Parts: sequence; C-alpha cells; structure tokens
Amino acid sequence: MAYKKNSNIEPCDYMFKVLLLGDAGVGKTSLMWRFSDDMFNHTYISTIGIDFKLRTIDVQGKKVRLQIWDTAGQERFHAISVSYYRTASGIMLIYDISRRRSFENIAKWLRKIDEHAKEDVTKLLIGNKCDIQHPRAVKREEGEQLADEYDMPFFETSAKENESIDEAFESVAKEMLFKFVSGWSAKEQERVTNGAVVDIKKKSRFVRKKEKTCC
Ligand SMILES: Nc1nc2c(ncn2[C@@H]2O[C@H](COP(=O)(O)OP(=O)(O)OP(=O)(O)O)[C@@H](O)[C@H]2O)c(=O)[nH]1
Ligand SMILES: [Mg+2]
Repeated sequence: MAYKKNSNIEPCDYMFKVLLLGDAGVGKTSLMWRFSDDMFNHTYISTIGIDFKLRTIDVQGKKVRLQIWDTAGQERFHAISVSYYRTASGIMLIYDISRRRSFENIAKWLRKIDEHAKEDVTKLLIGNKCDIQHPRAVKREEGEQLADEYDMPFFETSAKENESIDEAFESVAKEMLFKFVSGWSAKEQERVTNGAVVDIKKKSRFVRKKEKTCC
C-alpha cells in the first residue's frame, strides 16, 4: 500500500463509493474499521442508520479514494440503506462463515441490489470471521461456488485477525477503476493495467461526464 491511512486530505485521482451489505452482526462495521483505521472492537455495537469512512489506496499507480458506506443489518434501517444503493460504484456483500443463515440471505441481498443499484455495479462476496473454524457453518467451497454463480470475486476474511481485508478492498477498487476507464481505448487500458502513467486529467474529462465519481 503506497499511501498512509491518514492520506485522505491529499488529492486523489479517483473516488468511488463502496457499500457494505449483509445481515446484522456479520462484521460490516468491523471490516470497515479494520480497513480504515486498523482497529477492531470485540463488543458488538449494532449500527444505527448508516456511517462512512475514507481510505486512499494505490491502484496501478493511481490514488484511489474509497468512500466506504457501512449500512445497518437490522431490518428497521433498510429503507435508509436502500437510498444509498444507486450511487454506489461497488458493493461488498458480507456473510459470517459461522452463521449459515447469513450465507443463505445473500440471495436476498442480491435481489435488493438488482432492484435498487446501478446495473453495472461492481460486486464482491466476503465470508467474514474465518478465524472461527469451530463451528464453521459455511464451507469455503460454498462461498466460492456462490461467487462464481454471480460472477463476483470471493474472499474469506477476518476483521479480528486482519486477514485478507486489504486484498478484498483492493480487488473491488481495481475492478471499479477498470470499469470507470472502460471508455478508453484497449491500448490505453492495457497501459494502465501494466502500471504505466496515463494522463488521467485529460482522460477523466470524458468519463466524468458519464459518472461524477471522480474527485
Ligand atoms: N471472531 C470474529 N469476530 C468478529 C469478526 N468481525 C466482527 N466480529 C464480531 O462480530 C460482532 C458484530 O460485528 P459488527 O462489525 O458490529 O457487525 P455488523 O455487520 O456491523 O452488524 P450491524 O451493524 O448490526 O449490521 C462484534 O462483536 C465483532 O467484534 C471477525 O472477523 N472474527
Ligand atoms: Mg455495523
């Protein structure tokens, strides 16, 4: 990671909104705090309404600022969260590997995304709490299979042990960035993929018109 976690006041090349969705207690807030501030709280404090954090990371030589929106899993707050779906460029769907029900409910969350989010929203599946191996209620292969079915990348993470969290956020950031620059020529995209320096300002005039997620 090329930028420090307090680098949110520095200019960035791009900014994307990422929404965290999943049942209550799966660890959405914990994942956000681990990623943004490298902190973990053992006490469960249920999210009320919605909250957000920022972190800027380096993706293929570009400063990409992620605005992470942490939704409340509790049903009574769903109306609030739904109003944030439309503006999200990425959605991380989270279940708890020790709670089968939270995995089964991913289908319900996917239906909500279909209904309320942008058609080309980047999705990613996370099986959190992989530090809990006993009792494990969802096999890794089941998570992989579901992710394959919906063409999403898949990660098993642990907010507690700080396992695979940066990797999951980096993956979503990379996909959002590539979707964003998809209006560029194949040659230019290939250069970005290879880490080459591209005149972002010149290019982003074109993409900004379509989607105002740049900063
Ligand atoms: N063992 C373990 N516990 C975790 C992990 N992530 C979160 N927890 C715990 O699970 C509980 C719920 O975590 P939260 O992050 O508050 O869950 P949430 O999804 O934000 O819940 P809502 O805000 O109610 O939707 C807390 O007690 C956390 O400490 C993890 O990776 N491993
Ligand atoms: Mg929460």
